[in-house]
Amino acid sequence: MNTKTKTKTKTIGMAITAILLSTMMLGISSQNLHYVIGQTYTSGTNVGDNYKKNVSGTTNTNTNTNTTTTTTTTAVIQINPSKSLDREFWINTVHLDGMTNINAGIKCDTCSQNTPLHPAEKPPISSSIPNGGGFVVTAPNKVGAWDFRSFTFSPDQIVVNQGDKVTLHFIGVQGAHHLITVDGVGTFPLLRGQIHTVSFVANSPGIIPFTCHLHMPNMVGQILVLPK
Ligand SMILES: [Cu+2]
Repeated sequence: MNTKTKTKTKTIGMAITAILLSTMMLGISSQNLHYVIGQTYTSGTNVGDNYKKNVSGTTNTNTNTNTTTTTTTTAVIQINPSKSLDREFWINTVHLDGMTNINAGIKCDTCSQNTPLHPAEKPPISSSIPNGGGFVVTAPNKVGAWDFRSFTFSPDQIVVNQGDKVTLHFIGVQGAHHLITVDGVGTFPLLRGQIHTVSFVANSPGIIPFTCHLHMPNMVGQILVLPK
């Protein structure tokens, strides 16, 4: 293969690579768009009246192979803040865990913490972790594995409009026990596997905090009520 041929082959290879990358990126963009649509689409007689939805889709059925594909092309959703809506949210209890080891690459099959093949990482000597149960740091175990935990709600920020009827479902996913207060609404315990629901009308603009008394100061959230 002479130099000219090599250059030509290289150029064709780069072009094919560029086409493949573009195709992959388009595929990812398309997946993200579908995900957003899935997250924002709301059905129901009350909500459907207030959300403007413009989704065009086509369904192609191939009788030879008995397969059906649906393609969603566009989606525009507008919220009218002058109308009161029924708003519903699912709020999970979550703890984020950072597991690591003061020794690199040690495996322990019988340890509750086990992070092999991780770079060596020592616990901070003078860490100022607030009291309240929201943060937990465990001492290194027999192979040096240690853990830092932070409790939170997911989601922890919610935005509604004044006049909306708000329904919150609190879901006990992580953490054995929580004691939660939604300001002005009520206080209730929540165990793992339980769902506790509260409903109220957001009459006044401002912030309604919700907190877990057992995991302060970081297991907190806010409902932001926008004025009409
Ligand atoms: Cu909690």
